[in-house]
Order: sequence, then structure tokens, then C-alpha cells
Amino acid sequence: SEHATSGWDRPSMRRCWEFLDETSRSFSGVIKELEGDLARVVCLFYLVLRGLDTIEDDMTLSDEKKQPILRQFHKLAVTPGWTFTECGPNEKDRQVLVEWTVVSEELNRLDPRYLDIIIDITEKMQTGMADYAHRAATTDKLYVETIDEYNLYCHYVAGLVGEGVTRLWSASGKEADWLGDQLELSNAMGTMLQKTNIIRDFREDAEERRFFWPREIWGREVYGKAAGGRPAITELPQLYEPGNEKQALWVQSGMIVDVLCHACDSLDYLRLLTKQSVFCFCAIPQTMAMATLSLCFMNYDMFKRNIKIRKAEAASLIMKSTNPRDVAFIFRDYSRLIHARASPEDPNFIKLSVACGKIEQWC
Ligand code: PS7
Ligand code: MN
Ligand code: MN
Ligand code: MN
Ligand code: MN
Ligand code: MN
Repeated sequence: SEHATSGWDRPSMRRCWEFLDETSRSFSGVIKELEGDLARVVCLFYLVLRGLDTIEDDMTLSDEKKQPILRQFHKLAVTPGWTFTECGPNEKDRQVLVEWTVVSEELNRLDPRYLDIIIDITEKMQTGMADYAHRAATTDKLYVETIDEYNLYCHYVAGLVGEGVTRLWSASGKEADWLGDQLELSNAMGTMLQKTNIIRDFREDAEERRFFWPREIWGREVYGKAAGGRPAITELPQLYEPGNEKQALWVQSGMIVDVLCHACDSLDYLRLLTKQSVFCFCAIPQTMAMATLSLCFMNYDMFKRNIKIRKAEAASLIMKSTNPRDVAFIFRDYSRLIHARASPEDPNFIKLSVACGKIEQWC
């Protein structure tokens, strides 16, 4: 029955599986392990959001061009024959949009109870993306100012993915009906992944003039004071200028404490799951995120180059992330590594201790 629903016998669905492998190293494995319909449904959900994100990310498209495409994307995505060839040659996933006919063909084959969820989430995400892109393009407001704004952006681009997949678990009958209504917890799951990605990719994003770190965190005067009486940071790229290393690490620590505050909600979510394949899909990216946070914490290399967890560490996390108890222990182990590397001079030290203490308590 796996093969009855995976679509391996249709060229269009085979191309979609190829696109999944080409566009996602982190999700393709766990998506393919999902049972029954869910593997194909989540693969298509992934490709829809990958297509939308590729348009959002393309800084070579003008705002005039981008706005209508973003705001109509939920309709364009299911329009037979629609394709998008105008992404710049540097957009690594542009080919999905060029060959979108295979994706729309498969979307239109989906059971409406799945397609409706995918379309609903896409419409909400595209609106959030369009609003942020428009503001960045038309005002001199380059930075996200407050933590509230930062949380709202993460809700749009990742918390909604958590909501969407959770509603898909319920719709498939593989998890309880009421799980789809646990929006706080599903939002925390996505937000934790997005914030970790935003921290790790700081240098890469800054070089593309994309700034996600909120001023409410990086602009704090205490970080300058704690770095030997220096003035507060006024522009984000100052964080990788020589001489600001110490201050950069306190800011980084402030960003990491903020993510750790979502860890217990993620553990609460994972405890509600009952199907093994759904559990692995949800848990593996979260333990990878904890490993990434531990790699980044107090590591100035992150400001200089792309850093990634080792292949062997990733492989070990895939094998060990099998049940809520073991996942909580993995969270606790990384949280202890982080705390052990924290310095009492760090203005975030107390907050960090509290966040780590809550993870200890959860276990
Ligand atoms: C539908 C599986 C499991 C309850 C394309 C999975 C970019 C971090 O741009 O590609 O390369 O820096 O490394 C994924 C919650 C979303 C949130 C979001 C859709 C978890 C478009 C993933 C993935 C919910 C917006 C990938 C959020 O990062 O980023 C499906 C539960 C896409 C999940 C983006 C980021 C995902 C992300 P980049 P990545
Ligand atoms: Mn990526
Ligand atoms: Mn994006
Ligand atoms: Mn992206
Ligand atoms: Mn990124
Ligand atoms: Mn990027």
C-alpha cells in the first residue's frame, strides 16, 4: 500500500521526489519515511513552500514583480500549466519553479482534505512574506526591531509549517484530531528551527543584506559595557568587524537563550505524538537544532564562515531520536554543554541558567 500511494509509477510524481532530494538535505530522508499517503502529501507541501521561499529569497526580483506573485502564490501553485522562470540564476532551487507543472499536476490529484490545509497555510505564509519583503524594499527599515516582530516573522515562515504538518497528521488519522489544534506547541516547533537557522546563517544572510536578528537583542548597551566598555552596536555587520569579537559573542548568546526558551514547548509537542514515523520526522530536525545551537554557542567562527555539525554527529542523532525520553536527554545533554561553556561575565548568564534549568526540570 506504500507503493499504491507514493506515485512512483507517474513521471510527474517521480520528478517531484527528485526535486525533494535536490532541494532538501535535511528533510528528504524523514519525509520519505512517513507512512501511507503522508510521504507524498508532505513532499508536495515541502515543494510548495520551497517554491514560495525561492521567490521570497530572490533579491534580484524587484518589489513590483515580487508582490503580485507572492500574494497570488496559493492560486498560481495549483493553476495547471503555470511556471515561473524569472528567478535569478543564483537561486539554487529555481528549477522547481521552472518545472512547476509537475508539482501542480500532483497537487491537483491530492485529496481535498490535504490540499485545503496546504493551500490555507501557503496563503497565510505568502502574506506574511509579502508584507516583510515590501517593508524592506520600500522603507529604510532594514532591521527587525523588536523580539515580537522577530517572533511574528518566524511564525509566518516556520511556525505555520508546524501548524500545517500537524493538521496533516490529524487529517490522515495517524494522530489525534485535537493535535491539529495545538497551535502554540506546533508554532514553537517551527520557530525553534527557524531561529536556529537564522543564528547559524548570520554571516551568509548579512552578506545578502538580509538581517533577521532583532535590534532589541543586538542593540543592548549591556553587551558593549560587558565587552570592556564599548559603545552599543548600531549596525549589524559591526558584529563581524575585528575588535568586536567579545560583544558579538554576548549578542550571539542573547540570540541562543531566546531559542532555548522554545525547547520545553517542543518537548511537550513531541510527547503528544504516537506514530513512530511522524515522531522521527518531527524530532530529528529538533535534535539537530539543539546540536547546532551547541556548536554555535561561544563560537566566533560562526561570524566568519558557514559552520555545520559533523556528519557523524548528525547520523548519531538520527539513530537516537526515537522516543520522547531519549530526545529529552539529548536536549539536556546539549543544554549542559552550552551551560558549561557559559561565562558569568555574559549579561545573559542568569537567563541562560534559567532556560537550561527548565530543560533539566522537564526530564
Ligand atoms: C513542509 C517539511 C514538525 C511540528 C521550504 C519543518 C525557509 C527552518 O532558506 O531550507 O536554506 O536558510 O535550511 C518543510 C514543525 C519552508 C519548519 C523555513 C517546509 C516543524 C519555507 C521548517 C520547508 C516545521 C520557509 C527549512 C522551517 O530551512 O532554510 C516541510 C513540526 C520550507 C518545519 C523556510 C525553513 C525551513 C525552516 P534556508 P532551510
Ligand atoms: Mn537550506
Ligand atoms: Mn526565505
Ligand atoms: Mn530560504
Ligand atoms: Mn537560512
Ligand atoms: Mn539563503
